[in-house]
Amino acid sequence: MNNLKQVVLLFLFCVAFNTVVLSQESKTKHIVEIKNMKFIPSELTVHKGDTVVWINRDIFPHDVTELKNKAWSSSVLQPEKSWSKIISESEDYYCSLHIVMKGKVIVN
Ligand SMILES: [Cu+2]
Repeated sequence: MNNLKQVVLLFLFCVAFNTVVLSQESKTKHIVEIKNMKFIPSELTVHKGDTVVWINRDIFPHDVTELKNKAWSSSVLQPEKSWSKIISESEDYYCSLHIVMKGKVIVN
């Protein structure tokens, strides 16, 4: 009887563990490069919960700031610095240092 309990518990543990591991594995990391005054790619489609990493490949600073309300911002990113954000909804963003630089993350 005790043995059966242990087997059942072990089984439940494995199911729970797999669920956690698999749901973590399904999250993807996406890279957006900032290069020649552009976000590349400027439009990126992700799944809810994915991480987007912005990397500044220019020789001068940029930032990544939410477009409509400035709800969030990377603050100034010096060359070769990166910043990441977990994306839960579609976002329009821009560089507040160079307002012509715009990008979009779309949650599919
Ligand atoms: Cu900029």
